[in-house]
Amino acid sequence: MNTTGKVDVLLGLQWGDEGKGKVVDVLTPNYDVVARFQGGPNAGHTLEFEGRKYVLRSIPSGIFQGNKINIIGNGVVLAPDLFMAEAKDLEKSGHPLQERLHISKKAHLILPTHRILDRAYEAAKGKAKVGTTGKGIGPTYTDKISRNGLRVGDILEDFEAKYEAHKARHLKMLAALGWTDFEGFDEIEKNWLEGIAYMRRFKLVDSEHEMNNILRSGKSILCEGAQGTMLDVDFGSYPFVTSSNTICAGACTGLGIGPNKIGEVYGIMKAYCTRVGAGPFPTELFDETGKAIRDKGHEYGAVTGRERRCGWIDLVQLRYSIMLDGVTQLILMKSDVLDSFETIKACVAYRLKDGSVTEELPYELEGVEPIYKEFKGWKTDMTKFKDPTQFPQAFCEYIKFLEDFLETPIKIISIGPDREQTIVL
Ligand code: 2SA
Ligand code: MG
Repeated sequence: MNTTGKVDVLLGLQWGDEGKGKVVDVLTPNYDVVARFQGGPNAGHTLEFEGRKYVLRSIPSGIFQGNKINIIGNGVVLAPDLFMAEAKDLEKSGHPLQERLHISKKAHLILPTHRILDRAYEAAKGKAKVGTTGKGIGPTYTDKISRNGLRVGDILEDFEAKYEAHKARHLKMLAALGWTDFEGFDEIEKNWLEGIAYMRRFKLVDSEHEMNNILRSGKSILCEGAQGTMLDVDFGSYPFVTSSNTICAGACTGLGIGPNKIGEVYGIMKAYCTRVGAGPFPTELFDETGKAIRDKGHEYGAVTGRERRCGWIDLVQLRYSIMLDGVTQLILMKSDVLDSFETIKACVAYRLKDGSVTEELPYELEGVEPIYKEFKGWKTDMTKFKDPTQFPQAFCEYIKFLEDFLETPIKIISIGPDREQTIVL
């Protein structure tokens, strides 16, 4: 299924939590290399197999497959302490990674003070807060763009002095914000510095050279996106977004590959929609149906444990994401969650505040009213199905409608959390 000599990209098309962890794990056998290109420990990719559940934050999902090389690209932001904890857990569970994980020297470091700044900025926003994961993502990318960042390559020389200078600058900023809560800081910092020492044992690379050399050798690469297209800093529901480019183009800037090297773009979406944190969500449900989706779909954040907001699938939003990402194949997740529903809805247009109707995602999402198409539920437990001929008629009609509206084929349908519960069309 891979394109040799090209980079295939897997992206979430909604607001994150589409189930990328599971899909990347299903797809990785086809690839030699798996790479991350943006985000950091704000991601939480959940994988379930052999009766165990794993949550990956910064480490690419290829780590579970014996001989794959896994690359953390320059576009990623890394917290050494959290990275160390994640890596040690994996090693303990029988997945050694030292030889198989390469980290870009150009990836930026999340400092302990970045996490405090994240909290301080959120507090300063009051009611308008973004609802971040609190991992220091925004302040780290801010330092990167304002040319004040510390990079992984910096840990190789005179690191202590560089760190102290950055910390001192952050403390001044926190003082200006009137921030006084530094509880547990010394302990966190100690652990963080241990994380720095731990990181030195990994192969620190120039990911742009490594990626392109791998491609030249005819090997195949899968890039694994984190968060979702609607959280993209440019095109998402700004300012309620993350601080990186989550769209396909982010794979080029976050790893150092040319756009002509992109092969397949897998777009992953749930049969409904969720979001965590604040911000507009046109199809959000506040009723029993929303609650049923949350319960059946176990819609709680892997990183923060927060309840996810739930609603119907939004095809206006998905069409926008597919356009931005250049999606070539769709992957539909969690359709089993809707197995018992009488009626299923899909948003096919928005009514704007001025009464006009549009199928294009508008500049302002807040206050738009979804216009739905209704489908008869398939009311069949599909979780044990093995091939597409078993799908009930009503489900096939729903899938056909999605494909036509989104003008993109659905190639994989997931019917449960396990690797086995995956049907390829
Ligand atoms: P931040 O911490 O600065 O990136 O937060 C900014 C906004 O972005 C949202 N956000 C997310 N929303 C959903 N899933 C996220 N990550 C994991 C994933 C999910 C998980 O990639 O699957 O925890 O299981 C994620 N990361 C950031 C956040 O809620 C703010 O609205
Ligand atoms: Mg997740």
